[in-house]
Amino acid sequence: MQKYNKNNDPISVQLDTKTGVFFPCPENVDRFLSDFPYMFQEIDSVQEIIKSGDRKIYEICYYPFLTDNSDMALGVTTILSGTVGKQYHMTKGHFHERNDQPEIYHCVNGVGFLQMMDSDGNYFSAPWEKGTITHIPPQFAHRVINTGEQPLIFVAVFHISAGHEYDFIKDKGFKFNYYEVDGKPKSVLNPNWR
Ligand code: S6P
Ligand code: ZN
Repeated sequence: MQKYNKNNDPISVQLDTKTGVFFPCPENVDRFLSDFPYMFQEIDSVQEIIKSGDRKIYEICYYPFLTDNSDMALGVTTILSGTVGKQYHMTKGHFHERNDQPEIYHCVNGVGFLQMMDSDGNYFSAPWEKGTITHIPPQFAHRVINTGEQPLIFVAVFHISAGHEYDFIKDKGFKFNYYEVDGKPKSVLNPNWR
């Protein structure tokens, strides 16, 4: 995240849970397929999409609540519906740099899964729908999959100092990937895992 001024007064912000429009949005990040092609297994589909102009997979609006003594933040993520080949759209996924930092995710629209995994490969997948709230303990990587026909929108609550560590997931992937099989989501062991 960028650097922001501190504000010790209470602040309220507004989220439209149907559209994901969040106001005010001081920092918006778009992630395209070309930003993380390595997460998708069907290489021909990945190359075809990127060659024909790329595709936005999700966007995030970050809002920092910095005071003199605290660093809470919100991230509102909207994952567009779709697949790359048969693999569903998803976030990159990351660990937190700090090993004492949990996070809360709250699904406000759509359906899918929140995958969580520690570095030993202990793995959990939480089915998600509107209203599901999940606590992600420290030292668990987290990644969200949109398996529905609507945008999947979720609110993340975390400390900015938690940081993001993307390299582990970039190198090893997650233990399982989600594919559309006969119109339904199916979890399949990642052949590249370890
Ligand atoms: C931050 C929090 C979220 C993600 C966002 C995008 O700790 O977990 O705001 O940053 O959902 O995911 P990713 O894996 O691209 O950072
Ligand atoms: Zn996180």
